[in-house]
Amino acid sequence: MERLSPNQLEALRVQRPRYRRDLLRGGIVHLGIGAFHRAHQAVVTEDALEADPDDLRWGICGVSLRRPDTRDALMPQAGLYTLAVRDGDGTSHRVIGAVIDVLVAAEDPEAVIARIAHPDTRIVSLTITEKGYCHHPATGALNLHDADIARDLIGDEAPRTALGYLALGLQRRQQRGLEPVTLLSCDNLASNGDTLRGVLLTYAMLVDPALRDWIDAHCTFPNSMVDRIVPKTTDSDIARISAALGLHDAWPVVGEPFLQWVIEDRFAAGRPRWEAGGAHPGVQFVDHAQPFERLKHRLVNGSQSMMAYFGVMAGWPTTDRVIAQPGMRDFINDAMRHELQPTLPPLPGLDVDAYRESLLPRFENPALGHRTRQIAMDGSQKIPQRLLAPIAERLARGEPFDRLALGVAAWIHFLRGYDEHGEAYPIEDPMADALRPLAGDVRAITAFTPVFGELGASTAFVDAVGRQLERLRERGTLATLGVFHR
Ligand code: CS2
Repeated sequence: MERLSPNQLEALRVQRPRYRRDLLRGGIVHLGIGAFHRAHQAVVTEDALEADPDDLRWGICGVSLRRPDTRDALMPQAGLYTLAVRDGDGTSHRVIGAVIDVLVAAEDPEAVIARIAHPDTRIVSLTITEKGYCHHPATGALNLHDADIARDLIGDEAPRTALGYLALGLQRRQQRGLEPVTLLSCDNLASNGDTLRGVLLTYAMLVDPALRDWIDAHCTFPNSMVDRIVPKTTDSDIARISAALGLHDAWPVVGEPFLQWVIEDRFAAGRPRWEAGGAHPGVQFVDHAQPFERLKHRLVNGSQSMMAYFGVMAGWPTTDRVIAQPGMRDFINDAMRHELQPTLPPLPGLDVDAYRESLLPRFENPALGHRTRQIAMDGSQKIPQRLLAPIAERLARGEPFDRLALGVAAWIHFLRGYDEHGEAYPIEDPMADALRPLAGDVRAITAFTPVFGELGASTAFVDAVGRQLERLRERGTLATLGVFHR
């Protein structure tokens, strides 16, 4: 089968770029060009390019910090790839053209620094996953004990962290008198823009106080909420999508129909008209994104994390299989409705009940195959904003949180490293070494402040999680869940 390439575009029968790709400039540098970015921000950027074909400033130069696999798959296709949108009604395909280059930092660090410092660059966006910020998950502050941060601050080798690249790229912009840029975090962190700003300013201060002041005075860090379920692409996805296209695509991406991006409209050097596209519900610019982040991190991601740990332990491999278990739909709906929804800040104009009800069909989407093991990764970085923050708020108000406590207990249960059928799995988590030895004892693990913060000092919290953990260990996940729907 022939490879997807620009020469083939005219002949394709699926939606494809219609703007002048050959004239695209690299206005966006994106650190962490994984499947999520390619199925989310890149698609909305593609929509903006289609809507404003005379404004070709917004091509994306993707950066992988370590691995060459995305570059190796995409660049022989000149950056083109297919997005397959799937639900129970079928699949639609679209070839995306917004990505014009992919760099691999580990192979050519200078190219990445030069790209951030390029006069065309206006936005540096990031999906580097929660752990990429090298912050303390409980507080958001830069972890100066992080080995890569400590090495990057010494500065005698090529950077290993995103912060190291940002600082060098921005320093070069400052020294050359170039325009500032917008730094746009698209990760699921609480106040992701503010968090990025905090860790980057702390880092830059240690590099050069004048750099810190330049970034602080000129660059902007909008907070944003991003949402689309994007499972890891599998070999069978590649085969099916290539067959549908009639051309071999080495690395397509798969996503659900839903796409949401709520962004604070604070851009230092312009932005594409992301809101121009037809994605649903699409892009919305707001003054304050934090209420939307909370909504999403708690209802969507909190539910996903609970389902992920139940699923891994009981042997249900995908979220649609989890939610099909007896009582599970009600458990998740009740956790959202009774324990998470009451913790949300006001969201004027949003019908939160309807939003909540729309999530269950998304979790049930049978065509996605969203794997519980994928969501279970990096729990130490996810649990604080998804489950612990709402628990802390409920505790402070004396409100019950039994379902959320079960979610936290399921994560601790998962940390033992083998499921309820005895099958072992790797614990992929940057804090795995610290956490695993504590996981047998609820008091010891909840006293681990980088994740639990002050919560470990609350007897009510420790007892509630301990009770659920004991049930999980004695009776297993399915029977423990049964207690909630009797
Ligand atoms: C998931 C998210 O893997 C995970 O942690 O919870 O990737 C989730 O699917 C997205 O945030 C949905 O927008």
